[in-house]
Amino acid sequence: MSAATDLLATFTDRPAAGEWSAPGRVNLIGEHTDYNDGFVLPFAIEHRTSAAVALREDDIIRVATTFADAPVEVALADLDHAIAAGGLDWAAYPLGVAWALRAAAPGASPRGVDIAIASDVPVGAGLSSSAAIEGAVAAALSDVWAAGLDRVALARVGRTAENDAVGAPTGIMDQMATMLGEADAATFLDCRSLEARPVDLGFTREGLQILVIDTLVTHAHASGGYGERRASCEAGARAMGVPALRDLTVDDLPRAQQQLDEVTFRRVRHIVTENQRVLDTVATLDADGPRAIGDLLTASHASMRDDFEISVPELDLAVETALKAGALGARMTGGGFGGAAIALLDAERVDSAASAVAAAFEAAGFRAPRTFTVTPSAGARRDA
Ligand code: GAF
Repeated sequence: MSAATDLLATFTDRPAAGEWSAPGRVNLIGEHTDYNDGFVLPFAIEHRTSAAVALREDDIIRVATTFADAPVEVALADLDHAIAAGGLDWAAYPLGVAWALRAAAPGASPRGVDIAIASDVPVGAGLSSSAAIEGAVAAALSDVWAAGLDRVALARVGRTAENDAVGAPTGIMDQMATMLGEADAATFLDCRSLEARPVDLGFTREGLQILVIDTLVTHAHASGGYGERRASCEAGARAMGVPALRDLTVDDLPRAQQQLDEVTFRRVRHIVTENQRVLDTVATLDADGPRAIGDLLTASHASMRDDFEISVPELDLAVETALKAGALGARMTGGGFGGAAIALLDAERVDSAASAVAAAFEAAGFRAPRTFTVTPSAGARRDA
């Protein structure tokens, strides 16, 4: 039995109706472009969150997880009130999904459920543990409530939960990545149209691996820098007279430099050049394969460090050390202000690169990082 189904048995006598899971993700490139209607290229990873569900005869939703002491329960009839009142802590993720799903699928048949959630997605590493919870619960409730929503609609449900129940002003990249992931491929997503296609990564064929360097510096998207960056991008788009920064290209940058204050200009330049780097990465993968994308990854990091200013010294050191240890490219991944960096490496160099990073962190007086490799993997699914 899986950890989620085991947990379910500890707080209900009702039989499990099934188990669903959804993965975390690594973003290969395209950072903070999603809420600017731009392009992203994430891939789902093998670390997953599972939701085991038992059906109830009443209208109570009860959620429990291995990382909290007691189950949280709310009646379906009180769900709107509970979400509006806030203060739900971790339960805002699964209950927010239930709330958003009910609104998105008027034809569904909501009923009481017990939900047990277990996860091996590292929390706080920028690997989207939150979208993994949302994806697993959305996939589960969509089935047991006969909501009949497709994967893109379920990704939207996840984002609504994240934005309006949790209160984090994120884009839709993570929810789309967790829904649409495929083995050995990244998801190339246009965040305006939500058109997506898998892009072959060919890491295995080429003997390459992605090393994740989790700095263990924590970040929180519901507060602080993430929202400020988003506001700055929106202000930049308004000042430039476009609906979103997606509508600017590198040819517009000289005009942007004249019209915007220095900081806003650098925020805008990151988004505009990052969108172009995503397009270039996809074209390069298609034409030349993964060995040719390293410089684009590293340029993305420099842009986040210098223009968008969302890196931290630990991430910069991780990137710099991985490159010196032979990485083809390296960058921080995710929302920033902490979390993880990724390095694209020949498989035989992974161990020495991880050791080099550990030594550099020790020499700098930083907390020892956690390092592990990840494999592009399948998206949300029913497991049992
Ligand atoms: C976080 C957010 F949730 C995403 O929507 C995205 O903006 C990302 O940061 C930065 O690219 O993961």
